[in-house]
Amino acid sequence: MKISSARVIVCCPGRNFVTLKIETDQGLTGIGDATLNGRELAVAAYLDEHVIPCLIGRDAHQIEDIWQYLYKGAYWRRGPVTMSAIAAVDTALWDLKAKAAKMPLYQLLGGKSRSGVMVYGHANGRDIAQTVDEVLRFRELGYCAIRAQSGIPGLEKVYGVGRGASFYEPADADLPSEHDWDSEKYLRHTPELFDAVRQAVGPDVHLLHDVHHRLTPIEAARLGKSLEPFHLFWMEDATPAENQDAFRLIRQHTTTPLAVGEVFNTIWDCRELIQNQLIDYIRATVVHAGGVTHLRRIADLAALYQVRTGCHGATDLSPVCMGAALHFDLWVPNFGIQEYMPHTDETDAVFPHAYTFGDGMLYPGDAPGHGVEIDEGLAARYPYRRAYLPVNRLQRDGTLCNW
Ligand code: CS2
Ligand code: MG
Repeated sequence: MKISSARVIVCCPGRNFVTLKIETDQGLTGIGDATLNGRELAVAAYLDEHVIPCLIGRDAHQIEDIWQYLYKGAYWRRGPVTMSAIAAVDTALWDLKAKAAKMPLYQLLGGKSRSGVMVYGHANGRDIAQTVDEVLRFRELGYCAIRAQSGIPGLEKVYGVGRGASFYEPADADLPSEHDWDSEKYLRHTPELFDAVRQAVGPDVHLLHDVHHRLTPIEAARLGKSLEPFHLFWMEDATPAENQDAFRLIRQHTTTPLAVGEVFNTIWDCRELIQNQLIDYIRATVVHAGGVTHLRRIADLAALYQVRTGCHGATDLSPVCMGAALHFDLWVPNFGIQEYMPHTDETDAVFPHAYTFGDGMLYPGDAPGHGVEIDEGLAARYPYRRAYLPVNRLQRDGTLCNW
């Protein structure tokens, strides 16, 4: 099965998505997500100019060799642009191989390890009372794991707190907007939030929280310690992780489980964190970490150290990434949880998919491949619009935050 053509499709059904479609001489097609929020066209150009010309005529079944060829052959290794481009190729090839085998992708990975994929939903509120109501609403919808984020008194806008009840879009402007941040206000407010949420939902619901890299290591340690009475499932991205040792300091102070890695691209970004057991969950996912082929390598390393997976699943990852991630989740032995934020109806219409939600779980379905397609005609009706993630500055003097 030879690759006969490949093309990049950029569309904006409510937000930007970059999709790679690979065609073969046998008439089968496979697709992969290549979306990198706020830097979409960099990946599109990388694919168009530097990857697609090297793919034509290759055997589409040689997924591993093509992965190594793109990774090692570039000379310039790693980085989000390169690894998202490689991920798109890898995902499209796994889709093709599974379609050729007439099997759902999870079968090729080794079959089901569980009946469905536990997901967590996002409860957001402008204050504690509204966030508690949202948590209870998610409970009613069947979620058994819920992330809670709330507005903070004295801060006008807080990153990660969605505006509407269901949809979430942090890339909100065609130039980066700037938000104020104050760690002390946040550190005082967040334990009060989780005290109220835990009292409202009782002990059995998994509660999660995302710090979005805004704290220093010692501040993160303080937060983890102050959240211990509320038994979080995890505290995510407590501090930036370029310096992997920073997590040693947090770990020394708290038993709150730690999750990190939605911005990681390779196993090298998390090797020390995993081998030193400084984290409990690894958040890397298909599109930003080199596709199924590389994510599997990360998960296997993590399994040796009892670190579990918790794939990133925000709406800036397309349904194509979600579909592939769900097949991965259904198989991976050290599965932890999967993030889930529903896409808008426009996005779902552009990307018809086999996965379904029910009772707090997602199911990838049994369609051959990863079960997600793209309606190119519809996609063409939504042209690209530049959009950026916001920037945070300390309220007191405008210093750019770590985040
Ligand atoms: C967030 C994301 O889902 C998460 O955990 O951290 O919303 C993240 O901010 C965006 O995916 C950035 O593109
Ligand atoms: Mg996050």
